[in-house]
Amino acid sequence: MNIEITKSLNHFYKECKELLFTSCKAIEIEVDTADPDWPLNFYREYVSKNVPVVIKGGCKHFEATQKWDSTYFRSMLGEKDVTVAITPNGYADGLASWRNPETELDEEIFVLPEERIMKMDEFLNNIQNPKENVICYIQRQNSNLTEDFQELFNDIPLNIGWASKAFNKKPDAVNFWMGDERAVTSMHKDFYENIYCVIDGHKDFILIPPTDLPCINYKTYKMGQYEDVYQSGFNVKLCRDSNGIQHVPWIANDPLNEKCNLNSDFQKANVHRVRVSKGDCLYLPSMWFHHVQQSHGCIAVNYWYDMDFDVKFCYYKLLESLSNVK
Ligand SMILES: O=C(O)CCC(=O)C(=O)O
Repeated sequence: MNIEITKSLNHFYKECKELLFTSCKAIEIEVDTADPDWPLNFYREYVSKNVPVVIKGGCKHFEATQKWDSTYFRSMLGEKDVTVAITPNGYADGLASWRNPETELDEEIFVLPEERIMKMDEFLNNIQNPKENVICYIQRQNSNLTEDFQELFNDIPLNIGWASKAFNKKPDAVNFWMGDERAVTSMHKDFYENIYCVIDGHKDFILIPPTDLPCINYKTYKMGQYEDVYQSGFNVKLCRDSNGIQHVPWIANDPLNEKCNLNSDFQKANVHRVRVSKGDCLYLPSMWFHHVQQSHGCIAVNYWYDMDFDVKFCYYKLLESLSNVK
């Protein structure tokens, strides 16, 4: 451990806390997003400062908020094949305990969900009659709304006008999310500006600013994937490539599990908790760490705009290298 670097990081933490995080509640605002001044104000107040904000009622005018539910989806999409992430514990792309057959010891590894193609009707049956140890989530992040759900295009814009104006680009991806209340998206960050719109139900976000990176404990884990969750019990298969077992750096902290954060700097992180309800939009700035839970059957659409790889990104990378020296 380098004492000078630790001292500087502590000073950085203190300064950020004083200047940026006097309140740990994400800001909620009510604005007229059709106001021609809004894109510039949004950019000035939130994007350039890299600050999250909930825009109350920001998507309540989307027809989807009036139409989308299981009955509508059964009539529009019932026979359609959809890709569903399935896990036995709700953690798709998260850490789980795995028995290493060679050492016969339990290890924590990073596990991908089983991805199963099923009819939308079958997915909705799983949501309406949830089974123990079978947790379904439509959560593909390959712009699945534009790629897989053309039937819904009349109900929802394919870009958010004011956001496209502020960012001066169209979204790289528009993702559709629907799932079980037991599904959890574990803490991670994205190099995207995210406009997250809740169409039905609510989402609970736990947000941590990128300046708290030194409080976050990354470790490198073996990577596996669930198999046969849907049929009977399940397996975890290790993912391999030409170099052998694949590994991935992932966040070891879990805000829902106090035990794994004990004696760690994670307890110092500036945690913002925010509920995004039906008809609201969250601006989730690039590089913010986020952990997400939802109400049962919650439906959401999010728009990923590529971030500007500007000086903020360079400072983030510097902080990353300094935290690794520590
Ligand atoms: O809604 C979720 O479960 C996760 C959302 C997320 O991670 C994202 O939009 O980047």
